[in-house]
Amino acid sequence: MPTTLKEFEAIFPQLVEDLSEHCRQYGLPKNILELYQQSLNHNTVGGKCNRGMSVVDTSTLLLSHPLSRDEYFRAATLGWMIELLQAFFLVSDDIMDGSKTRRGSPCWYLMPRVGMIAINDAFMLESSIYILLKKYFRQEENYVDLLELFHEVTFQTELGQACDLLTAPEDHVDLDNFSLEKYSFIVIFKTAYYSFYLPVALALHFCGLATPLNLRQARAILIPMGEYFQVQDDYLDAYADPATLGKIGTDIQDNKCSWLVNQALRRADASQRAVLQACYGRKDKDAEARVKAVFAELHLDSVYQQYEEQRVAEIRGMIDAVDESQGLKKEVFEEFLRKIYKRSK
Ligand code: GPP
Ligand code: MG
Ligand code: MG
Ligand code: MG
Repeated sequence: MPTTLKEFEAIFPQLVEDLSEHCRQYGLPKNILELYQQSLNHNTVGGKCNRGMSVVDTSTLLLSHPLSRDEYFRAATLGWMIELLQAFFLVSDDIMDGSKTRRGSPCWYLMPRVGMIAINDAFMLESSIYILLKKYFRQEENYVDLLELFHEVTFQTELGQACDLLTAPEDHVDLDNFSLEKYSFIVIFKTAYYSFYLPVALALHFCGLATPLNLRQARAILIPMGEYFQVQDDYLDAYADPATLGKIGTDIQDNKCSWLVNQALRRADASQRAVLQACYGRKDKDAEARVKAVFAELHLDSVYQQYEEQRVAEIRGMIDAVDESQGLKKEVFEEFLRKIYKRSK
């Protein structure tokens, strides 16, 4: 049985208490501690927690037995560390993207009395990972492996974010700058490593199954799956109802090298390309609507549906070929795919 959001969320208050205790040793003033707790709760809780819960579910599948209370707590703590990493990324990303809402609320930097203090709050969310990792995993043989994994995946994500931002300059729209090759690099680095590879790599370490073969196989399947997930994110940015999605899309106005614009450029005739050149990347609702009209003329919704079916068939093929001899299981990947296939938010 997969874990539920309720069970997973029930672990978090203890972690907030651990982090608070860590601050109390420094005599941190009470009002500052309360603001840190608010940031932890607002930014880390309230999402789908798919990444974090996957550590628990993957560990349960790999160990082939229901987790004891202690095992559940420890696997969930690793899961919450991914959620903290994600919180650190999203608080920062929303500032960089100039986004307005996240998970149905105003972005953290737009909350009353937060503003650019959000940047420091983001740093503190990241540091919280390492306080918890030390508290609960310092004595483990693979502590350094876990530490290095978090550091490396963070750097990979930052490389992806750098590429995402540098391919989308605010003041210079040049559609020749976009390509599907660049797109692929951006999304593998900004999304796939931390969202897909990291949960399974953590679970493999947790279960004592992090052999080079298992890690390699996990990466070979989860990176393409993460790429597919970000294509969905880009599609939903323009096509989903913001009320369902919990955020308002900004990719067109932000001049993003998104999957949709790359598909549009492959198919546009000269006049459609001229509309894209004139209207893409402008901070203007009417220009955005004209870009969306070109996307509609090019039937990008059905292009997306075809892509989805083809990609999922390929990923299923890779899952079928997994070598289970060192304790890895196909089910781990099937479960990931089941959670995201045809998602609408
Ligand atoms: C999501 O891209 C990318 C991240 C969350 C990585 C951010 C990395 C940093 C180092 C800050 P996105 O902008 O498409 O996400 P969303 O659509 O949720 O804003
Ligand atoms: Mg964003
Ligand atoms: Mg972004
Ligand atoms: Mg997006």
